[in-house]
Amino acid sequence: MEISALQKERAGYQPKLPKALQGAVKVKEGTPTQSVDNQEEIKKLFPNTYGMPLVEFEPAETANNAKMNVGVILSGGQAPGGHNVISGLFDEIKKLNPENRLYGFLMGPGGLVDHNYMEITAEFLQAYRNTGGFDMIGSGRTKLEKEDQFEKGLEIIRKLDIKAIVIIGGDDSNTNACVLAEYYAAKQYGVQVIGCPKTIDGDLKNDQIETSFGFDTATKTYSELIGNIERDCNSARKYWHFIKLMGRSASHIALECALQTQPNICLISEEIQAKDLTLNDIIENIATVVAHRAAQGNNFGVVLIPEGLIEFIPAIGRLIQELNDLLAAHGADYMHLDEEAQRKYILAHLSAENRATFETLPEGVARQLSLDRDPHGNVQVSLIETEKLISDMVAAKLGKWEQEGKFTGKFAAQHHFLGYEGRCAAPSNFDADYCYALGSSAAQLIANGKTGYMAIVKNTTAVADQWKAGGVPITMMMNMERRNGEMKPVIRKALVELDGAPFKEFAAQRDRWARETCYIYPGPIQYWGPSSVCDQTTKTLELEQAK
Ligand code: FBP
Repeated sequence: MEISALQKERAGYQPKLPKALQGAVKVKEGTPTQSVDNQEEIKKLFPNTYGMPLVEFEPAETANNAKMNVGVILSGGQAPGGHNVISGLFDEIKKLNPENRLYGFLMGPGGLVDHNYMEITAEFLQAYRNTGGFDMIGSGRTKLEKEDQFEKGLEIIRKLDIKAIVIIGGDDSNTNACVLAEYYAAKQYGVQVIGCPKTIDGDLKNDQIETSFGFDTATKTYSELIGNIERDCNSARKYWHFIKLMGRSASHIALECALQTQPNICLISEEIQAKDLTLNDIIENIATVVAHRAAQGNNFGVVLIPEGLIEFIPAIGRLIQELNDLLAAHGADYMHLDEEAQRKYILAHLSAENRATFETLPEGVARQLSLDRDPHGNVQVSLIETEKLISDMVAAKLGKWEQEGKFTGKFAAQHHFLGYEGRCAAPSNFDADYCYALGSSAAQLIANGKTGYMAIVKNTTAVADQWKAGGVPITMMMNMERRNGEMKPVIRKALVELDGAPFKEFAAQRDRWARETCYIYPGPIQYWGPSSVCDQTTKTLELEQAK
């Protein structure tokens, strides 16, 4: 494989580890845990993996030389640092016993079911250390949920003499990891399953998980690009830039990028929902800022839009709920229809209120909402061009105000969608270290006989030496939610909290950012240099952990 000069230098970077993982390790167990909600139902569904204690690693005198082969799976969207989780896992299991082997299942959870795998050797791994991407073994979104998939997986697990599977994924993939752990435990197959918190979206976090990996690098990468756009915008002074940011339902990415770059406007979906704003309210608010800046001669600006926005506008959210149920129940009759017939079908089956909302949406957006969900039942929000929808509606509103003599400025828009640009960026030092430590923790959870746990690393705003590593029972993070028309046990998604420190900081500053031009240009991620530049965490983490 040919590699860049940066990659060559980065390959030599030795990720930092928490003290507890630097030598031999022992386990300290806490008290039994409970799920965040619906305790009785979750306990009933997970009798073998419910209520287990939190686990923390501590330095030990003697090493456990556990003999174990391990399988690893990358699941869902790419996130910077995935290769380092695998490096940390590999190094730790080899440290435990050089005969231990690591197998990578290819292209996501489907690799386990279809028996597509490779052995990860030291030589093969070397080219992937501290690199972005999931290309080492590939990723996929196959949902592991059925008994026949679990049994098919078991055949290859037995053949390769695998003791445990590590699933590196987001909330949905870790929910499935827990279901698999429970199934293998119930059957007494002796196969352990460990999860690992991945997603650029930042929505897999709670009291135990300070951040999901990839969020740090992705938001720094987007912030660099937003800063570059802001500088262009402030130089040419002739465009309004509408920038949609990936992140699925939650607005963590948009909020973090706003804190890093201080744009004129940043929409936060969770606030829009809480205030029960309509699409028209949102457009009026943006147009008001545009008109105000124009009155001061500033016909330019930057607007950040979270990709999940559309789902959080209450009327559209209700429509999506009904469409989800409708597609889950009638998918088979519906899917073979042509586009026009599908629209008619939907209109014929929706309730009067939701039909009215559906009819008012631009056709492209209505169409996206009517398309197939991803395997976990999510609307594929990254496909909806919200940035264009919003800027077109703002232009129309300003046109109307112009006719009424209320707007005399100029409005020209540029559109951007920042998503795939950041998911495979070379991991920041934070993500490189954090992921490596997560991989090491996963190995230690396995060596210590744990299943149904997610590897965790805490105290991450301190220097890496002082980070705390361990595991959290996945059932502890679960509650019951409606998915594809049915109530299911799932890990509770973390949305932006309006009384949380990051949002409050943003809310205190945003009026000034709208009126004045307060852009910050963060520049690219740095790997070498002063620690204040190279090892800084996200603003979100800094503000949340300061409490
Ligand atoms: P995960 O939840 O799997 O980490 O997905 C992250 C994400 O990048 C979302 O932000 C985005 O909506 C989605 O993946 C896009 O999916 P795809 O990669 O299938 O286009």
